[in-house]
Amino acid sequence: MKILFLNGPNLNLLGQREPEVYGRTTLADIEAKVRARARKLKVTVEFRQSNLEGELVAWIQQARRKFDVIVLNAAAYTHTSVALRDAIAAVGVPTIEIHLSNIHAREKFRHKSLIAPVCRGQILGFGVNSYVLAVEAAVNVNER
Ligand code: CA2
Repeated sequence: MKILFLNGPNLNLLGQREPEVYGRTTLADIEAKVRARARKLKVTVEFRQSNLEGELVAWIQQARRKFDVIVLNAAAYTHTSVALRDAIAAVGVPTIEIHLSNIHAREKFRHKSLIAPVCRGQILGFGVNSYVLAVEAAVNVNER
């Protein structure tokens, strides 16, 4: 199984800015934790980040026939991007939405996810562990 982890805008700043909101763990630290869990479960992981909506759309489109599951932290684009939603719906690769924070416990504009209806499910509010839990969810994505 191959899992594509995609990270949206500003997540490259993790651990470097606003540690009171997002903690001190960097995206590289998160990737290392994800890879450790993936190794144990004998699955392959690719891990990418972009600040550009179009690049994320392109990566989702290219995932067809190359990856079994997409795990997506779309960051702020979660709340704004019809383009990401359309790409997920079009590509037909099961996609899991994840967030570090509990978006429902934050500002009202974060409560709405435009991508949620086209994702298999959401994992949110568990900090770095949302990513590790997503590896488990991805491995079992076709079990209902
Ligand atoms: O909780 C999450 O994972 C979010 O996707 C993070 C996004 C936010 O817009 C979503 O509502 C919830 C923000 C990612 C930006 O990360 C930063 C890290 C350090 C400093 C500034 C931003």
